[in-house]
Amino acid sequence: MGEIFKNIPVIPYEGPASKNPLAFKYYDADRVIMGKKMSEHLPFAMAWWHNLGATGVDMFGQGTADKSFGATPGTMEHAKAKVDAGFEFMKKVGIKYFCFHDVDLVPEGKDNAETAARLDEITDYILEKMKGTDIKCLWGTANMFGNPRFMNGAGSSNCADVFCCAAAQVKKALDCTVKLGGRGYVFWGGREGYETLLNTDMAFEQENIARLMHMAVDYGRSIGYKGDFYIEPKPKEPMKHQYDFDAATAIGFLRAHGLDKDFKMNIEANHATLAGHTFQHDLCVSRINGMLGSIDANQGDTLLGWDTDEFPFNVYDATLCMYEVLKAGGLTGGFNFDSKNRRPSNTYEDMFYAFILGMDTFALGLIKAAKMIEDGRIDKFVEEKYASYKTGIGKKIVSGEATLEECAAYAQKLGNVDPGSGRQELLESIMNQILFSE
Ligand code: XUL
Ligand code: CO
Repeated sequence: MGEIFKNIPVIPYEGPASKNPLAFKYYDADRVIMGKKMSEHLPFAMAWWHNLGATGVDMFGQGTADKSFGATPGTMEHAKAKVDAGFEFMKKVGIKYFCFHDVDLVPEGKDNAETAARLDEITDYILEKMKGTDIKCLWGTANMFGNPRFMNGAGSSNCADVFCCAAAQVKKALDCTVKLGGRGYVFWGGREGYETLLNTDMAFEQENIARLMHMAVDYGRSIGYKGDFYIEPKPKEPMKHQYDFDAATAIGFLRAHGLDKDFKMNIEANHATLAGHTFQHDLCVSRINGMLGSIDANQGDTLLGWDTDEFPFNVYDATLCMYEVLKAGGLTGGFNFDSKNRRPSNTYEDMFYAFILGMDTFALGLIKAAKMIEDGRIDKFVEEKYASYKTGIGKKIVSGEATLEECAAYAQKLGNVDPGSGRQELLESIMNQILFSE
């Protein structure tokens, strides 16, 4: 197959003064920040489903973008054309990873066996394409929410036959992930939740999800998979209540079911905000629990209450994200643009502008987060805010020596107690100063 994205070159770094729309202004792959290259801090990935699949179809209208790449959608020829387009795209935009659902790679066959055979064929084709490049899979997953059989859930389905269909998909998607060198394997519980408790045994459903995850870990380890499994929390959509509501809920679930050694979090910005949190909140919850694994990079719209999956342009949020990532010592996974072009942005050029926007946003976030840490004023304030726990009664509380009676006796001797100003406005102005100075 010939060149697909004609007239689009390999995207160069030209720096902040450039007005070339097909150039990076901030993402400079080899620039070293805090001892590591930008490309190592930011292992970016392309989401197969959005970039190669999404045409802009919504419930009000047809697609606006042509993603046929010269082949007929729904055929294996088209599946291969998507691989060709994907590899040309990744090389031109300069990213080394992709993420996929099983059914993004191939059209579903009439049964599991036919889909599995198609997956064998396409992953051979992808492996061939990977040769001579450093492009690999970031993570794979199974789509256990689209097919009508999953209407009552996958692992959480009332029906054991459906549970087994889900198991078959997980097994095959794990095989493909390992074959393509994947760093991670994701469970996003699209239909693992409920609409009404009048027809739902919540405890049983959650135990069954854990059973499916244990089976996946056992099988994955048996075929030599060494990467992390991830839960990608989301509070709702498509279900009214989803079990993996947010990072705190998912971490509690993993601990309750003995899965916490094999699983980490894949935090998606727009999912965190749907849960009523900031993106930074869910990243921080994951980090402090040692479970920040990977990120689905996108952003929502505060005026819309659904998962709009926009390409990230908010530098403030990206900076606070990178602050958490730097504090975590980096990601074992990467930054998957689980983002899609807006429906009227329907040309091939728009696909590149979107990635340039997203990658520049995270590059800026990285530069500014490193500045926040090097500047030190914010970290110093936080450190000093808790200074009362470094000596005296505070130190005894932290070491576990103090009893309730001792704290109460200590409190009786106190007069007026002043915990000190939180200095929020000062800290926000320091953050602005860091964001808007060179
Ligand atoms: C859905 C979503 C998924 C997961 C993978 O909101 O984010 O695409 O990332 O299933
Ligand atoms: Co996602």
